[in-house]
Amino acid sequence: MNKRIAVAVGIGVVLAIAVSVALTRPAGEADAGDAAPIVIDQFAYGGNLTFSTGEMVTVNNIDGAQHTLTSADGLFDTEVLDAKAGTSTFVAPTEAGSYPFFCSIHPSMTGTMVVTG
Ligand SMILES: [Cu+2]
Repeated sequence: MNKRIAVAVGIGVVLAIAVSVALTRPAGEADAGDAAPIVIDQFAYGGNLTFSTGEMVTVNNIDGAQHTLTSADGLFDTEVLDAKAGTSTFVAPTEAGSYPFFCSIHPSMTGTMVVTG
């Protein structure tokens, strides 16, 4: 029966290593290059507004009203973000430049995203 015990110990060691590897890898860690999000609050766009070309842009709506972040040039659109917890992502334009946007629900809400090469 020593063989069985050795096999069981071996399986236990493998499982322990697997669990420790899983635990030491931070859950939900952002990929390298992920930028800070654009944050909508108090009917205004804030947070980070500068991104690299082709970078993933995250928009978080923490305001108590629904909003969108809609490109004035038709290049990106979050569509309606729920109040308090609405979030969406899109890919930043592939050409560097300044990209104006607005809220399609409240057109007086405007902002500009800067994309660097
Ligand atoms: Cu709005």
